[in-house]
Amino acid sequence: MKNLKVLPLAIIGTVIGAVISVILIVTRTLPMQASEQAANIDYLYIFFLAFSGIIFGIVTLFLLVGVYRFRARPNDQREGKNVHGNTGLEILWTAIPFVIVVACVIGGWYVLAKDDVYAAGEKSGQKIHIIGYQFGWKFDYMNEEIALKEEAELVVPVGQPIAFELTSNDVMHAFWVPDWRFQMSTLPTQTNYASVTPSKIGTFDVVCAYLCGVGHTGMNSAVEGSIIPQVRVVSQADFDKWVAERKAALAQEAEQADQTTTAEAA
Ligand SMILES: [Cu+2]
Repeated sequence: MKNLKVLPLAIIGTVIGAVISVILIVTRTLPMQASEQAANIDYLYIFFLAFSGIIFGIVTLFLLVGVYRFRARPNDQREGKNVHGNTGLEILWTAIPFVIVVACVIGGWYVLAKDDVYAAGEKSGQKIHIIGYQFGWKFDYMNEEIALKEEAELVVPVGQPIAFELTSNDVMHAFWVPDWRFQMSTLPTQTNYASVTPSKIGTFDVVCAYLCGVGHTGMNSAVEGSIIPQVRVVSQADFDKWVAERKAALAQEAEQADQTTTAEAA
């Protein structure tokens, strides 16, 4: 049986994979980058995509060439050659993935650890408690002591780290703002901490990234008919104004509720 010319095939596979990666990277349709963390997350994505494309190229080429070269000819009923193993090959196919996985871990750790601005957000910025429920989000502004009603929109100031504490009232959800490249699970039994620094003023879609029940599709502000509002990023001045308005509205509501109870009691 003729052997495969391994090295030339590996080189051709790498080239094909690299071309596939470049096509995917150039034609990729990633959402806009609306946070300071988004660019690094995208670099990480490109890094993973390049590795995956090259491995895909090599594996697929070996597979196709192998199937073609070692196919059974018509009327060839012989048993195939019994191969026990190849120590060199086994060391190679353990070592290469090990190096790739370690490189991916280092890349991921570097980007995600660098982007952990939770402490900064906690110190100087806004601290917001996000509560997921079937099927929506509720936001408590811990610095401002405002708890918004269910289905109220999340409003945040631009250009400063926002610290999020995330929990769930029922099942698992995941709060995802694709334009921020921000996603964090909201779980019923624990609090997750995460942060983001919005860098663009505007409104951005909010998506629940876990299949959380029959109303899951509605937990996506991009879906028509969804009751989930988009996230609104505003200037610091507009944010301060919004906070003052919310506080005034809440105070008025509390006063009205007080009056109703007094009237009922009387
Ligand atoms: Cu959900």
